Amino acid sequence: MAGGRPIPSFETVRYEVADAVATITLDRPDALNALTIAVKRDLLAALRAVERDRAVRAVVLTGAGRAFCAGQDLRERLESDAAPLAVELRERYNPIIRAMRALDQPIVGAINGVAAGAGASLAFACDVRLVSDQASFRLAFGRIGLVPDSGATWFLPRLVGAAKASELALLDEPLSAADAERIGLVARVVPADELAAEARSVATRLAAMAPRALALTKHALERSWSVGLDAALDDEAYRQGIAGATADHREGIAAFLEKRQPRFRGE
Ligand code: T3D
Repeated sequence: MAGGRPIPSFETVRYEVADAVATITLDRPDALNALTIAVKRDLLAALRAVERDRAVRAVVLTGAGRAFCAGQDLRERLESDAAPLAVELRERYNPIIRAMRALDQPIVGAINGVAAGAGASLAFACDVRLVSDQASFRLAFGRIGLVPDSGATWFLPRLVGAAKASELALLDEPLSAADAERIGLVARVVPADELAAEARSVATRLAAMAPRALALTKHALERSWSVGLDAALDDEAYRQGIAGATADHREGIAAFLEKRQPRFRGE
């Protein structure tokens, strides 16, 4: 149970909750966690479960086995009844990316191995990216005659700047974990055998912080990408008004003055 609710279970995605951290694991290791209709359905359902459960304060998104996610399952794409690509994106991929960005709880991407195609896009949509030293990114769309999707053309220039975004998207070359850190695509490279513990530690730190302030910060950063400084200043003032009225803000000041750790309750 989390927050009094039973913890849901899914066919292709593992969903675990412990100490206010939900871990979502894409779980088709034999196909490098490639995204079938079932995985997309289960991942969206897992994100909805997080959205409904206020006892969950941070999320870790990772992959089972040696890959994070190899993107669209190309075998399923060849099936005779596969939906047209534009429909697949509108109905199955885009809702996942929107749900990740709309979620109040921060998502720590634990990029344990290769992230390709829409799998790279899933990594880009996380709030904090920790990457294994064994991992790599590959847009992979160009090689099969497609356009980067699931937010890749939007996230990439914002995360790494126009020059690197164009190089990655157009030339479609693999990017090592070290290079991803160097160009600012990920927060940090971590030795493979320490990644899960490190991601959990970061998520646990986030889970101990004031949830309203974290959500307001996440959404303020998101909004800042599409507005000018003037509007961003107004937006910060608006959000600070909300954060400043919370019991957690008062608790934060009290804890500072009393030289103790704060106990944030999300109120
Ligand atoms: O609906 C739509 O189509 C629109 C949405 C599109 C979004 C997209 O994501 S398009 C991009 C799709 N993804 C790719 O094109 C990536 C394809 N995979 C690769 O390029 C490579 O597998 C990797 C670079 C990811 C990893 O290479 P490597 O050498 O480490 O592994 P591998 O040997 O290629 O793959 C291991 C197994 O996983 C292999 O199966 P097998 O031979 O052991 O039975 C391989 O077929 C399978 N696999 C890997 N990626 C996919 C996959 N199976 C299905 N779909 C995949 N995407």
